[in-house]
Amino acid sequence: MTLLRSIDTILPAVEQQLDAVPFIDIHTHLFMPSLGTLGLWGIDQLVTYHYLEAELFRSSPLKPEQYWVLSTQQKADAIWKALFVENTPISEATRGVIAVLKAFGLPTDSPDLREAREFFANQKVEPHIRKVFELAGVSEVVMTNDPLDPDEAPLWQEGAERDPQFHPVLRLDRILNKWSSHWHLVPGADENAGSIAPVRKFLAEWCERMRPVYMACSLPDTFQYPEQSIRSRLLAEVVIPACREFEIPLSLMIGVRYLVNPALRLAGDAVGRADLGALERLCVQFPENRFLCSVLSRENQYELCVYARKFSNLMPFGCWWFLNNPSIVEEMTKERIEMLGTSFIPQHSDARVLEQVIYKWRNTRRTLAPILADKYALLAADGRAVTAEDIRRDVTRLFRTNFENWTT
Ligand code: FIX
Ligand code: ZN
Repeated sequence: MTLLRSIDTILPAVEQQLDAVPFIDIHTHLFMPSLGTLGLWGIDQLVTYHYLEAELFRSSPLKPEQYWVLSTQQKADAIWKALFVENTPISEATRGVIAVLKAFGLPTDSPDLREAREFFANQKVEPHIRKVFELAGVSEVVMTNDPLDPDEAPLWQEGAERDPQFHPVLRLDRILNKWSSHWHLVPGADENAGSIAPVRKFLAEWCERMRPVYMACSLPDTFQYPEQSIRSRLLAEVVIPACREFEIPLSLMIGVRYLVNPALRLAGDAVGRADLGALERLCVQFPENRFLCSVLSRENQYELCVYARKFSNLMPFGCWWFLNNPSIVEEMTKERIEMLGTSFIPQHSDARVLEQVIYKWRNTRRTLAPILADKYALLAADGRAVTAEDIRRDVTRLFRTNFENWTT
């Protein structure tokens, strides 16, 4: 075993191990092939990603109401023109599209999307999925599955074929955040959730049907626990007990200010600093439950790290959404390594379009390599050299076994 002491030998070793270890992408909005057109892929979906829609309205006279009446292709053409032709695609999200085009050997400076459209139109979805996962260096992705989604739920009830590279998750936003407009979809439930048995039965049936690797919910920046609310009661009396019964974690994604600009639709959400005391009280009250947690506000990251040092049933994960930018990923990851060693999950892609995993994971590997290498170089300077095997074990833990152990 070669002992690595200097950054010159450590950095290439880290880059090599990051490339060699296939990652598990623990949170995406991708769908297994049997869920059909729910799964988005191809150039028009890549270019009309809500991150780019938000950027479009800053660089084009087009108003949202004019944009929403366009076809998907017309929307993509408008975005390509405004962000990739009339301006330099220098933002994180625009650069992502460029990286995907390059990955498939397609031109990155065309005046239009004709050639890219032709290329993607010739792809067969199943082999394309495998190719994309290979290019991204991921072995499996975790989906976001909504049992109350009118398009998705029937597909599961009809017995959608499973895929070993796609793990399901029971996403509960409609139940926990929008009970008043969705309770009638839970058989036997009532408007005030007075009787919780029907909700428990509903969750148990979906766990049997879907065998999710975890349950999940995004929560507003105003999230409080406990509080006098249906959400708080359903969490304590239905969701968290069900997670214990089915021995799966609950993932809490905290800090969204929903639709601060409704005109932008999916691109209309923002961020707010949350009171993580709610998370503290959940970890204290339910020590038998495992929690995954990602917080959206930059200001909440330090607190989350400290809470993870206090509660071994809490697993911080990902640099979520607006945080998924190299400058912030760097800051968060350094802080997490300094306070948690390798006992956290550094990233997830949150991909909504299949090919996004290619650039999101390439960016993550590119950002993390020097951070990890610096930490190993510091360790060597402090008196202990590392080996490629050490690095391999740590990368495997960060991007595979922390999640596997947390969900089994
Ligand atoms: O709640 C979530 O899972 C968020 O990731 C999404 O709602 C969000 O729209 C998104 O795509 C973030 O990257
Ligand atoms: Zn998401």
